[in-house]
Amino acid sequence: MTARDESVCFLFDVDGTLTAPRQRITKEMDDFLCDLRKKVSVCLVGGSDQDKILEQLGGEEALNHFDYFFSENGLVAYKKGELLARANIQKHLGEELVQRFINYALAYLSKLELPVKRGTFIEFRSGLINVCPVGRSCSQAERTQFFEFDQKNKIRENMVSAMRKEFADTDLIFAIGGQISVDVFPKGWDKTYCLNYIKEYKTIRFFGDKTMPGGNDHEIFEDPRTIGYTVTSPENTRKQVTEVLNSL
Ligand code: M1P
Repeated sequence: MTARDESVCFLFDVDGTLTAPRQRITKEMDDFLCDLRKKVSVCLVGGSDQDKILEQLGGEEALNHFDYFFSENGLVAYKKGELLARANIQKHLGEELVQRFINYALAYLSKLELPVKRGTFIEFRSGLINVCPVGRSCSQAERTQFFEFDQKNKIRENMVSAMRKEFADTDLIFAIGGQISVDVFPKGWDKTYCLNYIKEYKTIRFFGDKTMPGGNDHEIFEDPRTIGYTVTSPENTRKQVTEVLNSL
């Protein structure tokens, strides 16, 4: 067997790349990553918080299945199952800006008419604030319904435009990461943040689905420190990874 190449890292987004959005990883993908890890370093960077990603990947043990495991864009970082660092958004922004933003977001959301509204419209995480017009406690059917409604009515796109205008005097960034929400974080706290922890690799190949401008994979996809690949589904991820391996 050829030895694992420790100078190469394959870094993956989660939703739409390793799994269907907010769904569990399939056995096929799990086995695929396990085989890949025999050849190169395998790392993950998701926008979601750690609990959600672990739920999708089959539980706590998944932390040990990746060389680096980054949630919230890398603001929460694990190396081989051990916590490396955790950022703190309230300390960075200051309470005044946090409240100014939350008050604006709640007022904006209160004016929206949607097919349904549920609970948890703002989720405060370690490294970002997630704003969700339908509410994070919606069911899977309501999630799909909002996603389709949003595509036709540009609810999130309009919200992001309004927020960019309102907070132009700050360094806040607004990114459409998943299907029902928007991630808000300080400039530089996008997925490129995780690259600070993985300087030992000569080559970092990043695979993500939201690589277009405004998507939460865009900055890391464009970053000169990575070779970026745009994928369209978990199946397409496996196809592209296999092609890359065959071309080496
Ligand atoms: O795909 C990453 C995104 O996953 C969730 O998005 P949504 O619930 O909108 O589908 C969120 O956790 C979001 O923060 C994250 O970027």
